[in-house]
Amino acid sequence: MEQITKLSTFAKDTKKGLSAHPKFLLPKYFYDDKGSKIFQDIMQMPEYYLTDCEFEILTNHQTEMMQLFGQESTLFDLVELGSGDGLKTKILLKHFVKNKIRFNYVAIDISHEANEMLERKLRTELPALKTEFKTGDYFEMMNALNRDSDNSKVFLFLGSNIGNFMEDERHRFLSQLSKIIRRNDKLLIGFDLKKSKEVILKAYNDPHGHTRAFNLNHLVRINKELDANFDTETFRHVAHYNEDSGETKSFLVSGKKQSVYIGALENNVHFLKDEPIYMELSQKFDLEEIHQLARSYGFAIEKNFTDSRNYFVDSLWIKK
Ligand code: AVI
Repeated sequence: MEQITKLSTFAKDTKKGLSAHPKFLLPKYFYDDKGSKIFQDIMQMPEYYLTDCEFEILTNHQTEMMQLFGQESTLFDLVELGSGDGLKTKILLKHFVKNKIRFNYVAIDISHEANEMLERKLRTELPALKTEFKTGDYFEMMNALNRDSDNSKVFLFLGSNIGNFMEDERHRFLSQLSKIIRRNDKLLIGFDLKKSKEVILKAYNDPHGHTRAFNLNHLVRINKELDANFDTETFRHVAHYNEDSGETKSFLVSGKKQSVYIGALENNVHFLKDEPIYMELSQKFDLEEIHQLARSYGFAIEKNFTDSRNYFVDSLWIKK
């Protein structure tokens, strides 16, 4: 039953995006089990500096974060939205467990397989850690959190996931968080900072082809789940960065004039030669924009943690 609901939402979103002008697809559909695996390959490439930066930040500031999260040594829930492979978060988890901090780790991810893998890993590597795993869209899962536990909470939203939201989604997300986060609860949120075009484009247009595969997997998913016949080899992947606005946009571009049949929609989609599909926004920010965002949703910035190159910031917000 659940599968049917999901499929119809996917079908509806695909129909909306591919009949729009210009065409677009929603990045949340990148993360089926295959897409989540490709994203792990992306995170391991040296060009994708975001992961290294956040590793550095969490490693260098784990003790200070522990003090700021676990004030007054009362039990708290560490809730991660989009936990993925949990590789970076493990830096904090290990440190907190070693220092006998009283907390539960609640991991929320859209990929069931990613959750299962993380659960297995944590059970062997950190058997003393109290964990809870929830699979689903975090917009939907967030509302249930305060019903499930009365503990104070520290939310983690790492990896610049906020950058993948369009402005209206970012507004919806931060408004919803602002409603469920209670006074003195905290949010550690990752932002990729504006920087040189060269560095950014290498990360989003990599020579290994992982980012291309990640984007094409969305078409593969439409083929499989919506009974379509995209010839993925006829699409090339392109990334653009606007240094003023900080927008990094990914596109798949049709290499020829063609029609694609989507069985579930009983419809053909027509492409002109060189017609793009807008696949993803990866917004970059500056510190002033981050400050204004925090303020507009009722938070104060307690501390900004940056890496040595000032490429990335994990910003700790507290609900006023
Ligand atoms: C998950 N998100 C923060 C990634 C990003 O950097 O926007 C997704 C990604 N897309 C291409 N490479 C990585």
